Amino acid sequence: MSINVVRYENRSDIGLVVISNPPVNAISPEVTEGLRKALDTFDADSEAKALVVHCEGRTFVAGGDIGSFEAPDFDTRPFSSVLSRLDASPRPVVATLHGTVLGGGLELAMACHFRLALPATRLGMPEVKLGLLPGSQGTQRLPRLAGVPLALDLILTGRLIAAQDALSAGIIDDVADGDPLALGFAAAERIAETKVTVRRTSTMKIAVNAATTRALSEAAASVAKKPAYPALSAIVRSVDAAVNLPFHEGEEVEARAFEQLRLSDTSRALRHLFFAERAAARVPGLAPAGRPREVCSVGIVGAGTMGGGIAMNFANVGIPVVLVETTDDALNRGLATVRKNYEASAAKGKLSTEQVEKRLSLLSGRLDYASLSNCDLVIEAVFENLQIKKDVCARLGRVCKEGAVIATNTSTLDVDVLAEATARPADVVGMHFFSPANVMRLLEVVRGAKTAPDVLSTAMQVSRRIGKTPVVSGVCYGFIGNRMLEPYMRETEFLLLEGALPEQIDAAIESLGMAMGPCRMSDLSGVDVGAKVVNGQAEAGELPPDPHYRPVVRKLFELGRHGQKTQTGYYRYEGRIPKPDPTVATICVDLGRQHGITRRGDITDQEIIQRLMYTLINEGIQILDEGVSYRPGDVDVVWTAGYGFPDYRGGPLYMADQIGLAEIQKTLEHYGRVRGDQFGYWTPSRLLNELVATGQRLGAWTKE
Ligand code: T1G
Repeated sequence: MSINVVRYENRSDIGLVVISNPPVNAISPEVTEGLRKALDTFDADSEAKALVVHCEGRTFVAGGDIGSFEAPDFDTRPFSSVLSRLDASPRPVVATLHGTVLGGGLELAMACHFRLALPATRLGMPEVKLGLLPGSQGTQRLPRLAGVPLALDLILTGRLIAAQDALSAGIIDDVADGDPLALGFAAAERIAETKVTVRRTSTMKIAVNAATTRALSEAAASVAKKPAYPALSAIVRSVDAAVNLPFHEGEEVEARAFEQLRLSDTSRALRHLFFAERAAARVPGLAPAGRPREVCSVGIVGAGTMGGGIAMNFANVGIPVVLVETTDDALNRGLATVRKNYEASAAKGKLSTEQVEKRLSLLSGRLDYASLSNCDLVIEAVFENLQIKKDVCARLGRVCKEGAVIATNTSTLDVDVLAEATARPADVVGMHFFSPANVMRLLEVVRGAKTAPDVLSTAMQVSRRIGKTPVVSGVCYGFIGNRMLEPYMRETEFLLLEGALPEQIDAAIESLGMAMGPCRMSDLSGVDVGAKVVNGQAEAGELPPDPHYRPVVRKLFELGRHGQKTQTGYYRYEGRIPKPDPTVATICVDLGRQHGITRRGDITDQEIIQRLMYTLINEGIQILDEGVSYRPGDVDVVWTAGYGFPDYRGGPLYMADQIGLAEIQKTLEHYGRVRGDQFGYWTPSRLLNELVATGQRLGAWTKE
């Protein structure tokens, strides 16, 4: 048992409970037991007039210990009974809040009688992001303090609110700057001396008015549309119980729901991703050489869609950016697009006018590379052409100051070739942003053969600083995401030639939970983009020697059907609404005939899902075996954060473990037999065969 996780002392006749469980004072079973014992001591300490509950370190309790939820004997009741004892205490209990007061932390605070927060404190109930609901009276106390509408909003979205807003909402009682302990003791003394009646949240009444009724019914209607996330309806039911049942009956409703959710596949998948995203930030063997370099200024070459979007990420966090273009016209167009994007956010109320102007003031446009000579980080985001990028990298190698990090935003080209072009390859790293660059969370950080450790850690640190979810990839075609997309799109096109239509393929994949099927996704990102990549690979002799390889995207491109942007692609569009287009069916029939492929009418959704997903999974396992990706969780983060893979399935490799690797292997071999495996499309990867042979799961595999 870890010692001193919780300690009690009496200071000038005020009891003090201090939690010290780094890094975030998570409520582990040891913390709960420590709290129970501390309350026993407080109960016996008749000299103490009041109690202060405080946390050491960076934050007040940031929630239950997520890693402990998997334990077979996990139980929320011991923590809940501690909260009930605090609530029922005849002597005042004061909580001093700082950092991020989340989940069980806010539940602990709400069980106290008086909550005092430092100004920078943020509070929230993020359990829903883990497929859970507050499991220790949170759904019963928050509506009593903040009212049902705000409580539902906070618990259903998991969003955080600032201390001042929590004060206005009645969730906390004071916001004060200074030493939290001193402030807590002063408050405890004052309350004890004045003998004010303490607010026991369990005895507070909830106003049952039109706003409450409307909030509950609207929430119930809204969550009914999201059956993939059962926590949502459980939250509404628990808050409804808070309104209509006595406190402890409502608590029972909540506790039963929590236990069901804790054991659900959805929550397990979301908890997997919580830790996978954090593990992805850890690069094996990087410390201690990898101390990040400081980044106070950024240069970007190319003010196109990607360059402008990338620039916004840095301006959003206060880092000045120099954008370099070849002509005034291109520069002004790029800056105008950035302004338009910011103004669109302001129109939606996401930004104030001042914030927009402040961010725009951090962006400057230049036509000369010399203006990059002082930047700490320079990112090239020019047209995806090897020669153009090599020329830009050569110039950056000469212009950038010593110690500057040079990053390339390439999505398909060889980072090592571009690194050599700079003549300082140790300073070069890939930073593959996903379009729209100012929106998509995922950022693939590509480690070149010669990338210095501190350059890699600089890219990882600055990625997190701008709010991205970075995942390290080695150098290979398409890195992690686009490489796995290859077989996924290849099988899509074969199925189109064999008799499936775009709407059938997309519907099957979207029934799995993908945000968008392959055809709609291609129309959104641009059929021309996809076709140019395939044509470029064909010209470079990088495609399989398969004459039937992806003829559809190339044909659509030839016909000018570039997707949404031309109102025709795999679909025809009415605005942004895709409509099945008989022309595409004819194109696929003609291509099938040209390629000697007999169409059939018996293609099932299961076949579509297996052929697209199992080949994608097989490629992901191959990537692990090659060391391009460090761990299965990294691949899951890439696909859930960057490609719309359903988070409630944990990611493609997590899902592979749920399906069973032997089943994946058997299915791949089946299609290899029925379709022929002349080009190795269906050959299970070496690592997949090894894992099946040894009975291992991917989740337990590590290269280290
Ligand atoms: N449990 C276990 N470990 C946690 C944790 C938690 N709740 N929160 C963070 N960590 C670890 C994390 O894995 C990482 O570890 C380190 O702390 C720093 O985290 C009982 C049931 C608090 C805003 O969902 O949102 O309460 O990688 O890298 O960016 O009824 O962590 O260093 O080994 O994210 O500064 C509800 C989840 C739980 C909060 C800090 N609470 N955490 O962000 O650091 S359920 C949450 C966060 C619950 C109750 C219910 C963030 C943070 P390592 P980090 P950060």
